[in-house]
Parts: sequence; C-alpha cells; structure tokens
Amino acid sequence: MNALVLVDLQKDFMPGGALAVPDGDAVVTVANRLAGQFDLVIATKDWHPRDHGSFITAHPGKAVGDLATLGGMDQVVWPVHCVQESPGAEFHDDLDAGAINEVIVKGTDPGIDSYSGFFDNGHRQATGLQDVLEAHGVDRIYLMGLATDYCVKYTALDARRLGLETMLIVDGCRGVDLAPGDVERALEEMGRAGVTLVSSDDVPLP
Ligand code: VGL
Ligand code: ZN
Repeated sequence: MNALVLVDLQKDFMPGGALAVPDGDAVVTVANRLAGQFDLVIATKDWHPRDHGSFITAHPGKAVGDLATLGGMDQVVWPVHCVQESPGAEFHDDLDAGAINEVIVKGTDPGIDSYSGFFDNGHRQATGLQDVLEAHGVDRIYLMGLATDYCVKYTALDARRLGLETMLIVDGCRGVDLAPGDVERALEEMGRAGVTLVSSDDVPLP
C-alpha cells in the first residue's frame, strides 16, 4: 500500500511567510496533481506553541540561523513561525485540503524541535504518523514538501529507519539552503540512506 506524505505546506514556509522557503509555493500544484493518485494522503503541519524554544524570541542576542541549545541538542534559531492557530500555520490557500485524509502535527513541545514528521529531534516522542501508516498497511511512502534540507530530510531518514520504502519526489520539494549547498547535500544524504529520488512524472511507479 502506498501513501503520499505532504510535508509542511503551510503559509509561513511560502514566499511572504515568516520562514519563507524560496519558490516554496511552486510545489502546491505538484501536491494537488499527485493527491488524486493515492488512496491515502497525509499532511504534516509544523505546529508550535507561541513560546517554542526554536524561536528567536527564546534566544536574546542570537540571530536567525545561529546555533543554540534545545532539549540538550544543537538547535538552529528560527523566526517565529507556524504558531498554533495562527494564519501562518494554515495550509497554502491553493492546496486541495479536501484530498487530505489525515493531518499530523509536530513541534508542539516547546522544549524540543521536531523536523521529522515521525518523531521529535531527540526521538523521544512519536507524532502518530507511524501508527497511521501501520493502520493502513502502508509499506511505501511518496514524500514531498518543505523544506528539503530540514523537515523533508528528517522525515525521509526516519521513514527509512522504520523500514519503509521511501520515494522522494524531488520536484515537489524546495529547501532553505541556509548554507549554500545544503539542499544538494540533503538529497545525497537521503540517497545514501536508501531513499529513492523520483520525479512527479514517474509517480506512482508501476
Ligand atoms: C522547518 C525549520 C523550522 C521545515 C520547520 O518545515 O522544514 N524548518 N521548522
Ligand atoms: Zn518549525
């Protein structure tokens, strides 16, 4: 059984948003086109409390992109983004929300970040995504969304760790590229972990 997993297609990650990913809105049409080809479509949402420890407001004197510590781990400092119930946390207006069967929220604990759609960054708490996939007998996921070098990458790596066949739809992803080359390196790292890189034209593969 296949599932399509759409990562963080939220306004704050789109041009004009608080943590805008360059060209991020270009993937919404890819998501809408693919959603009709899957019996199960799951979307993740970055869903932070206002006092989340990844926010610059929690780190006086630091700048966006600096490293801080959160939950005992290195943490990139981000602008305030995807605050629960705020407009920036909503899906992009053009995303076909009616095609989404399940929404999984992550990043709800102020004391730790959660790039992956499966677990927080310390693998301490699960989000429920694995349970949903298991309940539907999913053994292969097709993954796309924002951002290639953060939430998409960590979701893909966890999926591989959980033994899922993992297909990354490359043209359905855009990255932050905080350091130039981050996106390219993320794709390589996913490839080394056994993620298959595909184009949306080839989905679903025979
Ligand atoms: C993300 C940084 C902070 C993402 C979420 O969706 O890739 N990146 N929070
Ligand atoms: Zn976040």
